[in-house]
Amino acid sequence: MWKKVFWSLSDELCSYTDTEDLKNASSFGSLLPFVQSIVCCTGSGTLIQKIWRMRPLLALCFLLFSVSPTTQTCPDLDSACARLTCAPGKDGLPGVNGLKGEKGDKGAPGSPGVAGPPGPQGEQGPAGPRGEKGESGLPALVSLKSDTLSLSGRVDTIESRLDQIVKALTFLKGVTAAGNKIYVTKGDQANYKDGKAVCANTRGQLPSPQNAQENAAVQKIAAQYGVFPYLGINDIDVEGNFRYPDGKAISYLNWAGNEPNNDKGVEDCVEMYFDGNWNDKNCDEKRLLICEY
Ligand SMILES: [Ca+2]
Ligand SMILES: [Ca+2]
Repeated sequence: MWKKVFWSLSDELCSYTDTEDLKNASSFGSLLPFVQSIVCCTGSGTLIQKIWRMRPLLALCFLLFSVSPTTQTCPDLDSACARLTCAPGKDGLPGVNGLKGEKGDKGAPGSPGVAGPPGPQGEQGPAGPRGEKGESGLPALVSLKSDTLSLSGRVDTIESRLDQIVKALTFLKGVTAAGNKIYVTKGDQANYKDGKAVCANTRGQLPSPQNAQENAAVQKIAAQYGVFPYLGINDIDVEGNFRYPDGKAISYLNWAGNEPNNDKGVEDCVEMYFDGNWNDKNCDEKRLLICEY
């Protein structure tokens, strides 16, 4: 009987309720949104006034759901209460990907890349315009001439002083001079090879007279020490072809009679007699060591 009463009023009820709320109204607790919908749909007035107006309907709903906990369906719920305002539902699952968008705008230029290797050399360009005339070099030339004269004077002074020193040294035993050459000995004796090395170590060489004056200077020392000296002249490389230590052919000679004779085929060095004459001699004898500077 109560169900008939309810269904007779269902049209009025549905005109005030949300479709889904009414479909799922199976317990007293689920009536809360239903009541809220009624309050929303009962026009103006305070909340208490709205509930007071709908008190018959509220009593009926309470009675209905107390008797039957099963779910009821309104006959035309889809058209119910167009004015109903509902709370937002939960977010749904993500949708499928949309269609491919249009081509975007051209991007900004990127940063410069690493510089490449140098290219080939280009052709020579045309000649530039002629420059302005430079300053005269005459003042600099005059200054240079003055400096040269000053330097020349100093050189003359040095040469004069050096000549004075050399002449002073010739007062010592074992020192003689001839032209620009000086001959010096300490009285030591050595064979040709060792004597050559000693003179070379002091930036000199064995005596190699190129004129009578130089020959006399060597002779004087030999007479002082009473020992024949070796000269630098030799024919070690080619028999009979006597040369100076630097390889040049001799330009002056003062051989003793019948010399050079290359006695026994082993005489490739030259010794000086006390009279200043030369004799070819083997190179392994001990002779007075004189150096020429
Ligand atoms: Ca010889
Ligand atoms: Ca000889």
